[in-house]
Amino acid sequence: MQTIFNTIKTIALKIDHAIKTEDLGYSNTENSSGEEQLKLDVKSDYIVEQAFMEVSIVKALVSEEKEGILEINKNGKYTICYDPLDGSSLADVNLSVGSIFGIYEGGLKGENLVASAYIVYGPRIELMVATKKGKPLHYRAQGEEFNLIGEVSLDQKGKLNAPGGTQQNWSSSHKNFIDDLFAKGYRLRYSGGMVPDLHQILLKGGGLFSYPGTSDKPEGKLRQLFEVIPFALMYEQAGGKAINSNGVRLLELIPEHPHDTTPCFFGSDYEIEALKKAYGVKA
Ligand code: AHM
Ligand code: MG
Repeated sequence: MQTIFNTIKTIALKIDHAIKTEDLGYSNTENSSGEEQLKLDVKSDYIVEQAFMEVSIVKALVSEEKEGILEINKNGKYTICYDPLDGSSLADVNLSVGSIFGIYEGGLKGENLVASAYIVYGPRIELMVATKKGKPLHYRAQGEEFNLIGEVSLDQKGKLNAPGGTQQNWSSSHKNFIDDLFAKGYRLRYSGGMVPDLHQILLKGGGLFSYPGTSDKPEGKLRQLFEVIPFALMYEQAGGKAINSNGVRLLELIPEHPHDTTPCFFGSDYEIEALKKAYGVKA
């Protein structure tokens, strides 16, 4: 597993270099969710694929930017599901973006996630790594080295609110719940990039990140294997919670297709319990 984490560090430096030096325009291709790809999406995907080709314990790769499953080492043990450059449309306005990795052993479902990692490309490069043992570990790059900053823990209750999705298309119960958090003094912290938005809540003690089902996207926008399930492990290992709109743990989801999405809610204990009440979910 350490080989995989070391490979992710190498990938972080290469993608960061690409963000800083490459063309930010469109590539004239679409990904399998029908979204136009940026040249940076394609380049980042290539960097990740090339890096893991060399790692014999990795059996297969599943990318947000590709339709199918790419088998790379017959005798490998792990499948890595990744979003090479999440929030890439924010690169041209110079906001933070990220890469997300879910490391699965066996079939592609939540309970088979054994570890996850994400990289934040901001003023600095940061890396967070979680396994099923212990708190997530937070690293910051200095030159080519990644220095351990420490373990990350969520407080029981936070202060930040990151509400995703188009508000016009929220259900009235979701709108009332979000309004109620603001009325209780929660502060809006939302950039439109799930990596920096979830990272901020993790590092500032807690709060809520939500991307609900909406009238235009009943199953939400965020993808289970590459985005949602990897972050669910981060939040649970940090002492928080991560559920869908039925109160099911995101780590128990079983996608039918690699690109399936889900409504998702990540937060400290207090906000997720309040959300369950607002959504009428039994405890
Ligand atoms: P992407 O993988 O195509 O970059 O989309 C994922 C991003 C998330 O980072 C963010 O939370 C969400 O899309 C915001 O989407 P929208 O602005 O469409 O609500
Ligand atoms: Mg993404």
